[in-house]
Amino acid sequence: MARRWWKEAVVYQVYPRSFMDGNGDGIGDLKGLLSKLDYLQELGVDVVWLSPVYKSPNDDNGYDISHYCEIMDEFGTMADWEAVLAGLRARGIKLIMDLVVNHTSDEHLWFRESRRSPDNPYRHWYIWRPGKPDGRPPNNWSSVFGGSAWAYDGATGEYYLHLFSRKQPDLNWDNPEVRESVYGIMQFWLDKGIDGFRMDVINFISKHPELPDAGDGELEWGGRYFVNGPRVHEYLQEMNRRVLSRYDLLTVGEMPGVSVDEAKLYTSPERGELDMVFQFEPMEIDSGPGGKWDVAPWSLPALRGILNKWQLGLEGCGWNSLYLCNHDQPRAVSRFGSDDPAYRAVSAKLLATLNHTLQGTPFIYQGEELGMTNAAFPGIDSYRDIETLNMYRERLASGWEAEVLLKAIHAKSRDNARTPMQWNGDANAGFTTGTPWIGVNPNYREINAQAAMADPDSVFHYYRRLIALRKRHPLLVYGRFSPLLEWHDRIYAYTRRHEDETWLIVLNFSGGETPIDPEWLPEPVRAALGSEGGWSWAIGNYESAGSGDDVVRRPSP
Ligand code: TEU
Ligand code: CA
Repeated sequence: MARRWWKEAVVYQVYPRSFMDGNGDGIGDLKGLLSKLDYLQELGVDVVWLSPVYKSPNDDNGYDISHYCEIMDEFGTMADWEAVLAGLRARGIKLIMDLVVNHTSDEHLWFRESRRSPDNPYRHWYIWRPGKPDGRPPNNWSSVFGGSAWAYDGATGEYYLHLFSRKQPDLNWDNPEVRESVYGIMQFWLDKGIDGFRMDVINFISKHPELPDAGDGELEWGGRYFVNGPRVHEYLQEMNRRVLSRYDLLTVGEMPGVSVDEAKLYTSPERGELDMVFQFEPMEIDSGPGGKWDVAPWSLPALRGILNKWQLGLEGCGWNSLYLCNHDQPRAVSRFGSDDPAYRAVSAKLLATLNHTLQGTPFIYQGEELGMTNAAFPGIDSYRDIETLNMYRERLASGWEAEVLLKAIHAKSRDNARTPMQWNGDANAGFTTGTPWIGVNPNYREINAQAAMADPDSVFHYYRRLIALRKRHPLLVYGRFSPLLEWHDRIYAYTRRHEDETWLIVLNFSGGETPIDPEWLPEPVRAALGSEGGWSWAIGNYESAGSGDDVVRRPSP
């Protein structure tokens, strides 16, 4: 398998609004980030993925961009951004930027022009359609953030498409001028010296030209007409030819609704598209038929089945990204482990072991390395996220009980991941000297970076050791993955094999001791375990993972 730096890297996602406030206005910013680069170096990550810092009215916290080549006032200046880049460089850390080009803000110049008149030169940069004869929207697609995906614009009496909020109009990628402009923006940032892009919902950019209704309901998810749409591969190949292939970058496409087979098309190197995708299947295992807010129990076999399928499916022909959490998802330890104080640290370590010993490039979301947990704010007033607030308002109006909605929000709201980084036990967890834009999780007195760094047995140091371990052992990057014990309901086990070395990884997802009978292991594994041969154990266990340095255990002689 071809060696690539981005396969060997560990990426750390910074959500700047919640990372560190440098000027006391309660909002994280670039000066704040700059002051914490030593922390990232100590953790040992190779790459920072910076969520959007561009000019934005912040309807969706920067994922609604009004100027792609300027910095959001609240975050600082271009000089501050350059200082961050230089600071990362000085520490040997690369930087990838978030590229949000499925849509812009409605305050972007292109859209302000586009909405003026049907013959404006920017009109066809977006997706405009007249309403149905009875005046309803052009089709019945729903928006991710609630309601119709179409907004009526009085100036010209037409509707524009917005798959996300009405302040995030979708760009028309079928227009070559749009694509050229996107390549120009990418070029602008590459000229500044960045090392790649995370591409927001990049598998939504090509819409079925006829924009047909999706089924008979009044509002339906229209995914089949734009998820992995008709020309998406053509556009990504063009982007690759024109821009990406001229550099040595890390590219990862965020792709809700991507299958293994589609992911092979996106990531097979000979096709010249992207290096890897963020797939969403593990993020869907705790949703019932009613969707995201229909919180349902998940099972280890379901999670394992998905991850194993992706491991085997991309083996030798694509590349996996590995993540359990990001700014859109609940905290991993609360969701896939346990945030009960008795289990929080050990289960965070278990999940860390999983995310660093599968084959793929691990992504760590800020605070994950501390075992930060979901916030269960008691009232809706504490929430800030547009998706959460829209859902709450809509459902309350249609008769749902506030209590039921809050319960779902506690489990699933994106704000769970957006509470401020917990730096220390001082006021506001050391995040700001002012009033934070969103509440700090009250558990910051126990869970914070300062405490974690002082405790050699902490989740933080466990992450640090795992990252270092991965650097020392190409097996963890390139080794072939083989699943084991796929019938077991509490154990997730697999081997990684590279050259003449094999490691056995055994993860106990239960709250108690779970013995393994060597008889369950295939003969070659059993034989090797009994011999001196180059075997190691990586053990993540609720009972034993807490014991310090032994991320990897050699079998006792
Ligand atoms: O998210 C795309 C997306 O569809 C989901 O991750 C979505 O936020 C989630 O499933 C809602 O339940 C990307 C960004 O990561 C997200 O922050 C933005 O809000 C969204 O695109 C629009 O730019
Ligand atoms: Ca600030």
